[in-house]
Amino acid sequence: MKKRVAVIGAGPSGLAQLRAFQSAAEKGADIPEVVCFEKQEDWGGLWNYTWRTGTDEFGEPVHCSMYRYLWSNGPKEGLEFADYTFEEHFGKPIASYPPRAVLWDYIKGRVEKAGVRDWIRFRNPVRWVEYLEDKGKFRVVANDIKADRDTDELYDYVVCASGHFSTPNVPEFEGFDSFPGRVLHAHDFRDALEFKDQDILIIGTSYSAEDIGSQCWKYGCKSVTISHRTAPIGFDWPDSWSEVPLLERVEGHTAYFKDGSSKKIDAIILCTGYQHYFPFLADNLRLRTANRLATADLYKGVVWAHNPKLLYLGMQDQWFTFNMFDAQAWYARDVIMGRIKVPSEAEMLKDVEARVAAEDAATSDYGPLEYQAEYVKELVAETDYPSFDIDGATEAFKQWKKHKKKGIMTFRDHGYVSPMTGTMAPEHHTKWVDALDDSLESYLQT
Ligand code: FAD
Ligand code: NA7
Repeated sequence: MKKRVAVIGAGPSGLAQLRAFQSAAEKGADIPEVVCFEKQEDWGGLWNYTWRTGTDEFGEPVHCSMYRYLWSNGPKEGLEFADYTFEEHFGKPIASYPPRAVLWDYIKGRVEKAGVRDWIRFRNPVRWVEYLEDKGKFRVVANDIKADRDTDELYDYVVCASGHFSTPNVPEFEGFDSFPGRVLHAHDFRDALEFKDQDILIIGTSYSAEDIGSQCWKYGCKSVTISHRTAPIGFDWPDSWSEVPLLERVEGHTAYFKDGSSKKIDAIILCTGYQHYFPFLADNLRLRTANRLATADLYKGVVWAHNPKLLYLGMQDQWFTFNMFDAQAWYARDVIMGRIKVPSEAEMLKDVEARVAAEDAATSDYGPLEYQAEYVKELVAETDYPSFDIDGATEAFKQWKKHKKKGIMTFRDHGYVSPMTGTMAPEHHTKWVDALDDSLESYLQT
């Protein structure tokens, strides 16, 4: 009897898992039966945009946290697949910060080529996973939404690749219930034009805050005020921007901050991050971790130390994305296929402890980035995932950080060298501030 593997999610991480198995099969290996459950209508995870917010047409929570006019927030050279380059997909070198539709196309290209679409049950949210000790298998209950039927099956392994930037972390501040404008979380932000001519207040100082503020500025909002809990971001922002301490309360249209200052505002966007949220996993399988580079309880950042038949992909905070998910998926595949043996639970937890300590010690400017680069190197070295110039990709990220410091509205006009092909990315035909059309067709014009 073939072993059965359930993969939860067909985003970049879940698709990496399918590609990992398919590539082993292509090389002649006898692979397990792989079933991928995906709650959306199509693959690509967060990159599969929808205008919808809240619940979808079937009453399911909308997964998408992406928005119109979203361009890659880091260089594409940091995420390129080692087994499927941008040049292979697009037939020519392209610029370094593609808009969402271009990256979605790239993600799809590799799995279309691999021919794994029929491994996926679309519109099939996994509702429950538990481990049956007596059978040594997982019980996986999913809902076939369109047929309105549940499936209840046994699997030998489960790979959880459901993402962790979809369930918003939504703090409340005094006066929100009577604020006369919109209060929304970044998860529900879709179109910057909604905030044209408005004074917007953003809470949070990380990627969403930076990028949603920049979008709103680019598409004509009147001012951006960023409120921080820990420290200001400190970029050289345009004139209509300001950074203020944490919001204390709102009264009518006025926001009051911890330093006693105040500002009239029209809308509040909470860029306050996301939760690792797995309501479909039994208590003893559920990952509980902060959004950090060294997650809790995952040996090698992948294997659930308390039951190594459960594997998690992409649960870390991310510098590296697609190629890190690949490195993890190839590793998970080899654990499942018995090519890699994992140590005892105690040894695995020691590994986790060491990773957490190493991340905590990586405090220099590039420390966290280099920490994750070393992690990707470690995993790549242990499987047959094609090795690539990880130092080159790290260098692209270092340049990116410098370029952001130099000009937060101009960093996307730079190009970097592909760690896969060695090709220098060409300049894009239009500067990012002037490029209002984010379509694939427009981006690929030369
Ligand atoms: P996801 O993309 O979230 O995919 C998870 C999949 O699992 C989804 O398809 C979902 O429908 C499915 N799923 C979830 N629960 C279930 C269930 N119970 N049953 C069945 N299916 C389920 N990364 C970059 O590299 N560059 C960027 O520019 C970039 N920008 C970003 C911008 C935003 C606003 C956000 C939120 C993230 C961004 N990221 C970016 C990071 C992003 O996390 C990764 O690029 C990538 O999408 C993560 O892939 P994933 O497969 O792990 O998760
Ligand atoms: P992040 O990177 O997790 O950042 C969350 C931010 O929210 C961070 O600045 C936090 O501030 C802030 N935060 C969280 N809770 C609060 C409360 N209660 N009050 C004030 N501020 C708060 O999430 P992002 O959405 O920016 O990025 C996630 C992904 O989306 C990322 O991969 C991008 O590519 C896109 P702190 O520093 O902890 O004080």
